[in-house]
Amino acid sequence: MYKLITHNRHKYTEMKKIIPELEMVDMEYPELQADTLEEVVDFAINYLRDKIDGNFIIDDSGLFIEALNGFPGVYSAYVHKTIGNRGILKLMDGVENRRAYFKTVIGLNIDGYAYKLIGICHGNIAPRERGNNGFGYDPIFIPMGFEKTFAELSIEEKNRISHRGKAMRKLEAFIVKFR
Ligand code: ITT
Repeated sequence: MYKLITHNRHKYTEMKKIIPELEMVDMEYPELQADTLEEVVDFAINYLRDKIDGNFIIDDSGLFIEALNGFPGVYSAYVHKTIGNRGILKLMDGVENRRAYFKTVIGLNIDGYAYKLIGICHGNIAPRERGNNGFGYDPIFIPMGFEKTFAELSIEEKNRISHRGKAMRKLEAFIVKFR
C-alpha cells in the first residue's frame, strides 16, 4: 500500500489507474519557493518523512512554455489559481511559438529512502480552451502528435502519453524491487 499525499483528487484518479494499491491522503505540505520541481519534491519529502507512517509518494508537476522562458513552471499552481487558462492564452496572444511541456516529478519515500521518478510530455498551447475532462491546464494543452487537448482525451488516453503516466510507469517498475 502506498499513500499519495495530495490535495488534488484528479491526480489521484489518474495515478490509481496505473498503481491500484494507492490510497489518497488529503494533506497540505509546504511548497518551497525553488527553481526546480526536483527541489520542491526533495524539501516536501523531508518535511513529510516523520509525519507520515509508512511508504508514501508525492507528485509535483508544472507546465513549461518555451516562448515564456519556462513560465509558469514551478509557479504553475499559483498561476492557475490567479490568471488561469484564460490568462495564459492572453499572454500567448499572437505568439507563434506555442511549444510547451508538462513535467511531473514523483517523490517516493520507501523504507526510509527517497527517490524521484520523472516524466515529460511535449506539446503545444492551444489557441483556445477545449474539452471538459481532466483538470488544470488540460484544456489548453495539445500533446505532440495529437489534434485534441488533454481535456478532450479520456483518463486512459491521457495516461498513455502524459508526463504523469510516464512517471507512474517508471514508479511501477521501480517498486517491484521492494515487494
Ligand atoms: P498537490 O496537492 O498534489 O500539490 P496541486 O494541484 O497543487 O496538488 P501541483 O502543484 O503539482 O499540484 O500542480 C501545479 C499546477 O499544475 C496546478 O494548477 C495543477 O492544476 C496543474 N497541473 C498539474 N498536473 C496537471 C495535468 O496533468 N494537467 C493539467 N494541469 C496540471
